[in-house]
Amino acid sequence: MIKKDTFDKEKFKKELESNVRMLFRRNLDEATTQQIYQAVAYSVKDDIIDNWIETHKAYEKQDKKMVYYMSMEFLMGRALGNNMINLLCYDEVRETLEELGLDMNLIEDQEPDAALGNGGLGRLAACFLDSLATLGYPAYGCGIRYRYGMFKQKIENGYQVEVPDNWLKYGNPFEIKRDEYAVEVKFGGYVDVEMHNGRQKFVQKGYQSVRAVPYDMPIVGYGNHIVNTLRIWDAEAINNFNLDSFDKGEYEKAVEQENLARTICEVLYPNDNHMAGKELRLKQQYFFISASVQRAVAKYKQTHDDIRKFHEKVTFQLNDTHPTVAVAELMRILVDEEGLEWDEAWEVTRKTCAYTNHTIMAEALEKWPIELFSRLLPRVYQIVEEINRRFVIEIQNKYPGDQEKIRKMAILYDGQVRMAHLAIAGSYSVNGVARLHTEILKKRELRDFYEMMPEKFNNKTNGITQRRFLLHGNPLLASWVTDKIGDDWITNLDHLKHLKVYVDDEKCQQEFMNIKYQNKVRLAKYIKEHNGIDVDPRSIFDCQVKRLHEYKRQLMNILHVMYLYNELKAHPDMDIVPRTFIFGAKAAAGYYTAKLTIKLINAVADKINNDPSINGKIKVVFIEDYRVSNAELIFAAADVSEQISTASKEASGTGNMKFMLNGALTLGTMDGANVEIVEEVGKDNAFIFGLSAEQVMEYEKNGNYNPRDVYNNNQDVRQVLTQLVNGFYSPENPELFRALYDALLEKDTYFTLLDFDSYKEAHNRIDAAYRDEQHWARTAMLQTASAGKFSSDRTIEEYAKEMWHLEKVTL
Ligand code: 26V
Repeated sequence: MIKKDTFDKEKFKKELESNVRMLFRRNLDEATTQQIYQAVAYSVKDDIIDNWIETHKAYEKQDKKMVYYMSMEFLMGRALGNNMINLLCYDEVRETLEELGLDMNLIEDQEPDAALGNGGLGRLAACFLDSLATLGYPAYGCGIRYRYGMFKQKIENGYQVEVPDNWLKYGNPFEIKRDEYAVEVKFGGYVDVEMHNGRQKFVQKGYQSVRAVPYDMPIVGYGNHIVNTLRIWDAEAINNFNLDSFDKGEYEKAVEQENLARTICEVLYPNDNHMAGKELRLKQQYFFISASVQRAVAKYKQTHDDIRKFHEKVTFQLNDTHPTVAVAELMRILVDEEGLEWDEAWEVTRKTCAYTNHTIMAEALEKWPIELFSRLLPRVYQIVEEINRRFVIEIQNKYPGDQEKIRKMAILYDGQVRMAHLAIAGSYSVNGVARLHTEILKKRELRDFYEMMPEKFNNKTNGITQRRFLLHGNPLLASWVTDKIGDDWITNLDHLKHLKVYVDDEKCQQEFMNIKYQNKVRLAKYIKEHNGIDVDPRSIFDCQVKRLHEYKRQLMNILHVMYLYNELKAHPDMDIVPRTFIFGAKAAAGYYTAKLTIKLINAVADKINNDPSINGKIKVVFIEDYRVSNAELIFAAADVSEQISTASKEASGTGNMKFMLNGALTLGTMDGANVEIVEEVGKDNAFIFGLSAEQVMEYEKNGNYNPRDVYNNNQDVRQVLTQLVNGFYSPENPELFRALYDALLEKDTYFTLLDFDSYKEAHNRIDAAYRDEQHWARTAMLQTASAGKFSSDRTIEEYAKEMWHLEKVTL
């Protein structure tokens, strides 16, 4: 396919030696592994720079439309391995390092994950950047350069402890500070009206401000010489006061501004799915949006003179509602600074912005108190008021006399700014992230908006990048696939379907399962090193790795493990296929139930793993600090992928796709993208259970589910629930898990007990299926062979063609 550039090993060695000397005043044989990592990274960056410059020249020359992917989160993970892969020099560098007696894996392990995101939404943004560059679409990622990313998780005595993630401690070899593009961002103060040439001008006064300074990171396309940019903003103090002056007011203001600058980018909010309404969070949002929009406008104006055509060259994709203030900020710039009339500006804005919804969980919906919003962003708030006033008129025109519609749809209501409503009003497109999710948005959550403007609504089913989650994460399977069908799959994942001719071939089945086995050995080694637990690579590796949330039902998973253990204790000779249950999950720091669930998983693990009477038939492993880098090991090693959210709650899921790509069978509900996974692989090749989204929503509407009915009628459920409160897993404190018990018995918001039997039965089917080795191998191979649809390349092509109308650049 793509011809490999000629790689000069000797040149690379020389560069490496020279880098180590320049950076650390050491010879290669004296350098630490961290120093060698840095030196390798600088060599790789050196390889990137020319392409980076050329790419941006080409964008300017060809004057192509550009997407700005606006996101509070980019969960990038490590860059070095990924960059080498996309530069097509991974194997060459590995071999060269080997010749120097160096181990590439150890060197890659020196790089901290860039964890500027919580989970699905942030990782999706990272996958999208990889696909945009690989497909040759002009794109910027715009975000925040948090000083501290997602916290590191330590498990102490079974409890999660959060440790700050000082990811920039040794510097970041890949980033470049772009001082020349710094802009000012203003907060607070008041709005004054001045007359300029007979026209009213609104001027913000008495404000505090910070200097937003961008840092650029290269996003290397796969084998195409294209390098896009992730631009993350840092805040610096503006020190324009006179040091000689002892004016107290000036001095205090300077100190305040310094504090503001220091706090804005300090830390990523480690909250996933819960809106807390913190002022600093809104400051973060406006900070990076104002800076990004200002730069986008300035860049456009360098080569274009009619701002009324801005949307022909620029589109802003809003990753959830977090960047939605972009709608008002663009209006502010167009009206106040560029002098457009309101209607003209609104037309441009509406044609520039597009909004992606990532959740229907009510507690995640962003609403800001007007008091806070207007105090922090006085001019932007005035603009939101005007947008709202006009939007309400539109609603009235469409539904004369219908006050209910206004109550439900207004942007400003009940003392709050409803960000989703602002996003919908100010966008040309509103999309969900899987077919089922989009349908729920249209029929339920956003129904009024859909009825009023159906043309805006569309679906873009999520995807993942195969470059990281197969080529880098599972090199054995990647080269096996390439041996069978060539390497086109790397940039065209649909080609995986050509593997289907091999699924009944016994030799291929053996090869496939042998690779799975080796990956299980690799993960078992990691588990031994990190948890001190011996796990059997011949057991079924049953994995649930994702953020901890009640709707994702990690609790149901561990309750089922507790049930299995009871069965084994009651019937010691029971013949079950040995299982290793693997969990990985971070809980938001203030999420009590989630943290207690982590403690429960660890308590169950301790008891079961140390009970010799069950002969190691079940093991439970909680992987500490689940993150992008160790996720790659887990996906590659999994036999079973647990995707067990309460139907209707998981917008899409993307871990489900990563497992599938690596040949794991899905154990899941008909939720999110699981529906489409089952459609691709066939329902006989997945273990589906539980209530449907329709059924869940019916129960929710009618309120006619009583978990006590299940409790009273189901002996197995009663036994495991009792074990939560009788000290079976916490003899020192029998009441420890009372909160979980109460939540299940009193409300069971997520239908855990109602789905339990069906879940248990699905596990029985897994046990039976795994015994038929050949059939399992066939089914596992079919997963990989059917995963083509779930490439983020496909997703991005859909965004680019159907929404953004981008053209590819030619180099
Ligand atoms: C929400 C909030 C609420 C305010 C406080 C901070 C904060 C931070 C992140 C979020 C995002 C929640 C939405 C989210 O992560 N959704 C996930 O998006 C994935 C990509 O589309 C999708 O696969 C998951 O199903 C969905 O839960």
